[in-house]
Amino acid sequence: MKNQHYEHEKSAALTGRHLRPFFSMVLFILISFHIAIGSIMPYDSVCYSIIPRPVQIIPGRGNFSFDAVVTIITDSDCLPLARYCSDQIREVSGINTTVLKKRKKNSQNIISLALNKDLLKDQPEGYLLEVTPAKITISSSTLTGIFYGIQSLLQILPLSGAQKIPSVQITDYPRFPWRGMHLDVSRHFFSVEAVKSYIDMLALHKMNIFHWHLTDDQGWRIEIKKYPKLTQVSAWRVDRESEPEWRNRQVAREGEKATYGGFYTQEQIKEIVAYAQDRHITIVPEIEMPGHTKAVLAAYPQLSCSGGPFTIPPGGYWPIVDLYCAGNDSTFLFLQDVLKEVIELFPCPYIHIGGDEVDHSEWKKCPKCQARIQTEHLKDEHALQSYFVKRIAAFLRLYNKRLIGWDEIIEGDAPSEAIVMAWRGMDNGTAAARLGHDVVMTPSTHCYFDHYQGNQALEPLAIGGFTSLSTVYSFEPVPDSLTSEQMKHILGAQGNVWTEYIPTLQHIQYMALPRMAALAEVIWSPKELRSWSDFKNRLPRMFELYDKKKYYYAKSAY
Ligand code: TNX
Repeated sequence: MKNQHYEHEKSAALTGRHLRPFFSMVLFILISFHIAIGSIMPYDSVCYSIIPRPVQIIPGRGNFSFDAVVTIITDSDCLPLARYCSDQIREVSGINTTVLKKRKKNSQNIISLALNKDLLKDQPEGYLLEVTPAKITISSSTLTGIFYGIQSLLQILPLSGAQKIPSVQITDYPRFPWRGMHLDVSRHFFSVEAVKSYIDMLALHKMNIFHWHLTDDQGWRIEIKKYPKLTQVSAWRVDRESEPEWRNRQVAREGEKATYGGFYTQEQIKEIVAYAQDRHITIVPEIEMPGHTKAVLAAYPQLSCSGGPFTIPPGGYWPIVDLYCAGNDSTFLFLQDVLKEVIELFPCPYIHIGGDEVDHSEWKKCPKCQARIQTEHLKDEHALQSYFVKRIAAFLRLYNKRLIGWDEIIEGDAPSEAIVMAWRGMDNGTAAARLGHDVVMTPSTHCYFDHYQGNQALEPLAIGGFTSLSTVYSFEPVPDSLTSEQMKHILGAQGNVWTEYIPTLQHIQYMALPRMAALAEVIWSPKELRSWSDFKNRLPRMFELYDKKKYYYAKSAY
């Protein structure tokens, strides 16, 4: 397109004066056409290299220059966002801006952040980003929308060279309300700073849910005041980090001390929840039950069927046979106490209770569990598990919290308000939506970022599987086979980072990036605008941003 213009101008200059008006007209039509179709041309999308791809991009004329002093103008509502915007611009492009609450007369060289109640009213997360030679305006009906507008601005800022960005008008809003990323902090523990850094990665990709997998067999990570042994005992396992093959290190050896681990104090949890809120991210805590609970049982063996003793596995543990006893009322009292403290800490409307990968052999042998099956007139141990889930859901309901569970929860009759997280393929999510459940799609085939993403011989040791960047990009969360009513139950999708083989923040970054970028586009951008080749063209600019933020990322897509 650009070259065509150039060629065209050259030939106009070579022709006689009398032909100039005609060629000017043609040129005008070409430029108008170019602007009109701007939002679908790959040329423009590279020029405005934003991931996830915005709904509409209309290129304008001229550039906004950062050569002069730029002022961020805002009212008091947007003041914290203006400060965040200023910090981010400095971090990404080294440009200093000042923040001002009042508008100067004839303002030039400004970035204006403005709430506009009438803008994109039915798209509360939507925003408008306008760049003209005189100013940049980010507007939305919500602070969340303005936050996303800032994220898009960061992606078109000058990173080096000419301090200019081209004029443009961007209208944008997400396709799905659930844009999630999960992190397992049980198999490996990550510091408060690491978790905050992960939350920043989510924000950059316009993700709005952080699913925090806080408990599992290998460690309990959240302080519960009523049960101090959860952090004194359950948070610590023996250190086998020098043995990379996780599957081999199943049990602690005689005399080995539990020195690896950690937990978040309630104060730290509050700090992280507030940090996420400032980035318009909701944290969904996961407290696993009835399986994946060996770390708890090591501290409180009376909650199991056998009474133990148990040790915390430093690595792989399979099958998941050590469960909470479902026949014991004290199990439920314990879980209710724990959940009460969890509910206090997390303002989000959901609590994830796990529910995955349970082997029922202990329940089959346990007289208390068998008695429960009898008294509750349950068919078998599957029905006992759904009794378990329903009892917890009823408790959560008292606090206005909705239960979320992995897709195993629909094997019995799950409570109707339960949200199902479909991980064992799309079919379980499809079935759950047909049953009327809200569903988050996270099939391991497309959304497991602990899998390999490139040639295994060249990649760091991973759990297995293969989920390439293009596989993630090809993901479609809404199954064709659903009716339009059922399709409304698909809330969105989520990427999962299980950390059996991932011991450091840098390694998390490497596994999550750029796959998180591909998933972000799947769940934010309109389906009809998705294009793998166009995405690949925009990726190098995203990599530059990752470099600025000192994130590790995989280049295996190439
Ligand atoms: C399955 S996904 C699990 C996790 C593992 C993961 C490894 C799910 C609900 N359970 O416990 O960490 O696979 O990919």
